[in-house]
Amino acid sequence: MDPRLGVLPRPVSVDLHDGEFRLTPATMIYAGSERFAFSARFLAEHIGLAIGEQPPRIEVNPSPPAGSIAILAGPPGMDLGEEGYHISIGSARLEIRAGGPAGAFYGVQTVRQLLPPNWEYGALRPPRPTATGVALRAMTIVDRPRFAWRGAMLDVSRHFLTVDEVERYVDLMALHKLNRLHLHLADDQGWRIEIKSWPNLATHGGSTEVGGGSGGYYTQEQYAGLVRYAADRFVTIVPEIDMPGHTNAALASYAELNCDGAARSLYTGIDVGFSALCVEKEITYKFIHDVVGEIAALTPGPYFHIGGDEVKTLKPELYNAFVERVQGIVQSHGKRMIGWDEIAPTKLLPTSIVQHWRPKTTPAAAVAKGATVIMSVADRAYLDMKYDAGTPIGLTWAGVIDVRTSYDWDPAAAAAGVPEGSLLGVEAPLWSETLANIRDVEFMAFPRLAALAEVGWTRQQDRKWTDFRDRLGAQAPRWVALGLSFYRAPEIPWR
Ligand code: NGO
Repeated sequence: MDPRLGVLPRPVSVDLHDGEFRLTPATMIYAGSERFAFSARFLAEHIGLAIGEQPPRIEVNPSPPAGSIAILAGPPGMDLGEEGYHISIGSARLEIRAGGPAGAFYGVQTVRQLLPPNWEYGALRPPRPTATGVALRAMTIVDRPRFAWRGAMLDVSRHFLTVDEVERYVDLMALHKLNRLHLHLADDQGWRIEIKSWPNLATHGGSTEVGGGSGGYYTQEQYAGLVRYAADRFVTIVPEIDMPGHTNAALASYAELNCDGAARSLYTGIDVGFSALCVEKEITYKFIHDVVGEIAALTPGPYFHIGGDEVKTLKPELYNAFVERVQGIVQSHGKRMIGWDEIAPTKLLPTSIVQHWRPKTTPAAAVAKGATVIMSVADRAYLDMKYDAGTPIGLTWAGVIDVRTSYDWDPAAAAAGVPEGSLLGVEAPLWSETLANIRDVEFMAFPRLAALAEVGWTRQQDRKWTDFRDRLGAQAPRWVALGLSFYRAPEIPWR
């Protein structure tokens, strides 16, 4: 099989050469400095016992001997940014060079996609290759991403996912060089993070989910662990507390957040737009200050997402004043505010970010104020839309989205008045009204999350549907080995 078929997202260039590198039980992995040690370990762990009695040995050493795998700074004279990398595979060595640790990690992910798919099982699968090892075709790869923001979103409010399940999603993101995981932590149906100053939010507001299941929440310690796990894989967690709408779980937990002072009942249906914090009460801003403060303190990443979508019960003046005041609170906790595109008409700071989701509208007003945009337009990027009319789970309000529809578009042309220079990148939201568990999540995400990963990573001129379709089909053995419950879309030549 052409080794280029395995690599997804598609790199800037892959040139095949004559010859091969042999990975044998004697091959060692060298990291040129401590900065690259995590990636060296990741690769050693990935290879595991596939080739020898022990995983490959790793060592930090700036001038590794021949015959080894080396992860080094560079390449000299080539600036590939923090996330770019250069791979050269020849008979003498396999070398990954990168400007920064993230680039080294992405180089390792590419090498991983060149290695046998069944190594993803993570357990010894006899027969093992003999001492002659496994051959990798000689080649040179140069790569760097188109966009800085290559995101995915999980809605853990409508249906809760455990820390282990979210970490698995992070692993799948890392394989596809995605680097932002937006967690939708609060909505009408559930509040999913412990807030020490307002404890009922999690214990009461988190006690159910759509359909009436028992829900759940992350303790602060669990959340901090998740943030670290993701950071190790170069994924920044973006926490979202949706407000002022989508707040029934909070309104059920604290009576004083309601204008009439009466606590709401917990909600397990899937209607939207009926709830709102009492924007005229001062206690509401104390609440927001406390919540943003506790979450910001646990989140090293620079972003805080305030939701802001679908508030059907507030006049525009009240809504705008609310968003502007919350923007100040977010800023006072040292974070950049992100909101769904309803915030575009408000007075935004140039550091604020609009997440564009409604087809047929444009957040151009925000761009005029200097704000930047994340493209998540629902008829392309929403992973909760059905693949076709026969898909057993999912929604259809933005249409049905087959794999080609999620792949074949240019984010820089997706909204009038939003040029490439104002785009941070793309993000694929996965709302979970109809997704009861991680199997459902995987089924809706794959293969479309892989398509969106390539939309975010690969330059527009290098993307062709037919080429992508073949590389996507070649992922099947790897995804099967990973135990991924992906949708076998009929238009893809699965191997
Ligand atoms: C909308 C709505 C969400 C729904 C989702 C379903 C946004 C930003 N708000 O997207 O509450 O879950 O559609 O597709």
